[in-house]
Amino acid sequence: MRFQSIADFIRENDNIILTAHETPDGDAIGSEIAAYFALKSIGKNIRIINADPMAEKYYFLDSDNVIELYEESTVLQENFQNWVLIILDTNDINNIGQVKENVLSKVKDFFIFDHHEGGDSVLTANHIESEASSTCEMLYELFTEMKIEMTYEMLVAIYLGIVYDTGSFIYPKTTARTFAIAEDCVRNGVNPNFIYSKLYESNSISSLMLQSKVLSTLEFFYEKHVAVQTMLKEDIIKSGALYEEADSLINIPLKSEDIKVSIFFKENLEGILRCSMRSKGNIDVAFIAQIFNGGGHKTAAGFKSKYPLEEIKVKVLDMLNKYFVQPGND
Ligand SMILES: [Mn+2]
Repeated sequence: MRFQSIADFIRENDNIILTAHETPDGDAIGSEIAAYFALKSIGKNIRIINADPMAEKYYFLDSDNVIELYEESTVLQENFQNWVLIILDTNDINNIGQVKENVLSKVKDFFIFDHHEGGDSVLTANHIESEASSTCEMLYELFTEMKIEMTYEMLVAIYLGIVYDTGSFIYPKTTARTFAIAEDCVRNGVNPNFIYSKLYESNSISSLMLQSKVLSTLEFFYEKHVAVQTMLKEDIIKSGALYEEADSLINIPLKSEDIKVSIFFKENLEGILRCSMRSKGNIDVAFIAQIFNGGGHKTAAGFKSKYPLEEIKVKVLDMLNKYFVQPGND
């Protein structure tokens, strides 16, 4: 059986906490919500505990308010000795924020269920399919194999996660299987236009102001094949937007045919600097992320920087050298 190890893990444990990566995106939230209802329906006690708040556009998925935010929950006072943890949509335990210190360290066991490359998952129980478009796509197949009936609310979450992680069915890992799952979601009542408008037409005016500011920082390198955008803490404050509302801005430079790599340096309100990278074709940005203890896919990866902006920018740009400078040309 394809999903034997995770299915056994679920069967053997009745108290299961779900979490996902920091700054949870559509696939992370979609996965948590779908898994929450699926595992509840087979009699499990389920909690979702996240390190970071989700963007407002995802609130509709959690109409029952089941997602607990680490800092607002009572996690610190609890001991989780009768609980296990399933980590969704990341295979790097350093990528779950404070859930690592205050939940992962207390549970009796944990399991990683994910579709990213890299990470340190080889050391732990895991099910990882790096060819899968999204964690939501894998969950759909897991629940099918486990013969769990999928309700409308689960399918909405799964469909949203797939749309988000495939860029609306266009990124390289989109397969016929992805469409077949999406078709089943739509057959069972999911409305594609409704999900589209939740994901892409629900932005605030503040986020438009932030977008305008971030785009104005655009710089080009390597004969305009590499674009760099920067967002500082004060840009978030001045615009009144949320940090999470900047997450799609990295895709804008890629709309230009010439741009092969888009890099986005963004500082959050605590002043922590993150570097996100997207690439086209054969350019591997995951290797850069891994050098700085981050992770991701070949064409979408990121890491938290220990270095100040100007320093990390030079380091990252240097690593792209091999793709843009002809040998013997220096
Ligand atoms: Mn994902």
